[in-house]
Amino acid sequence: MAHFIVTGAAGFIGSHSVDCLLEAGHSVAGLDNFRTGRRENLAAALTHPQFELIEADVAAPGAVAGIAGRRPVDAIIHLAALVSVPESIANPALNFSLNIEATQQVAEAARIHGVRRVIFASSAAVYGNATQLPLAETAEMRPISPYGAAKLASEAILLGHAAAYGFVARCQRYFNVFGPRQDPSSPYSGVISIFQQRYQAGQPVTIFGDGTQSRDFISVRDVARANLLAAQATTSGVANICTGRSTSLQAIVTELARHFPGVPAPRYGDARSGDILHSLGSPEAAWRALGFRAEVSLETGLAELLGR
Ligand code: UD2
Repeated sequence: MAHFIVTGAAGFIGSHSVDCLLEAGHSVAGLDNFRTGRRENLAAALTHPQFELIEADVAAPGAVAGIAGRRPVDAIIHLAALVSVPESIANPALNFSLNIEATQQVAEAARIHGVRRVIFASSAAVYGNATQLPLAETAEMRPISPYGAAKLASEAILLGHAAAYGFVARCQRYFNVFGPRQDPSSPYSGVISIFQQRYQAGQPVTIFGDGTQSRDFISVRDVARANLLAAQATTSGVANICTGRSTSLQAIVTELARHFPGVPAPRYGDARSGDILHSLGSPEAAWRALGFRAEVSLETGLAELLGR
């Protein structure tokens, strides 16, 4: 049994990662400040004897280090973040604190307490507007938001500290993650969570543009497993966490609508400004470095999301 710290434990990806680590027989100290995380996401974990929930702010100096000093830690899985691109544009100072200063605190905790590995929630946003698909990790990185810039800066902080102080850092560049517990409440929430909520309320969805835009949608269950694998990795590096499969928004609507017979037809609105048309990752580096391949098909992932 290994012992892990998960930051952002009550969030969407955090809570699934906690569940996955506990199921694999490990013990977990979960940190969250509940800014966007929700206690109900941890309903199962909170009944588990190997789980401890700590209300703490990862960006607060010494907070993570204090917890890492209590007992030997095999890995810190750092998922706490400001997760909204528009919020990072509206509040770049908060983005700096939650997405860069917090990472520095995690690196410090790993250095001081000899933590063997740090796993980091990076994003496809580090690439910006791709010129060539599928995106490989060697593609040029030109973030186009404070959020993307902070993810890239955090990767550099962790990889530099890992090389200097002898721990392993794994930067996981998540693509479009979907699944249960994703918060649909903002217009910029993941499109699948918004569509699910609308269909369940018997309302039509709105497609921004013509629906031909495509994404590399990956189930949160696969993402949690990728985090578990990264927590056992022996070399530092970056890897896309994606499926390598491209799905149009139109195809998502068709598949979701199958589960909601009689639901109103989609409405169409203007394409969202700043949207990219297509996004697709190459999954090869994750396979080579972690032995990770996405296993949950889109159909299965959507059925799981709907509880079918
Ligand atoms: C993803 C990330 C974002 C950032 C970005 C970088 C998510 C949730 N967001 O944004 O954080 O990393 O990639 O490129 O993973 N749409 C509709 N109707 C709606 C809502 C959305 O048509 O009600 C469209 C939207 O205009 C876009 C597509 O659905 O074309 C996907 O939108 P999204 O916000 O889920 O994800 P994305 O790829 O824009």
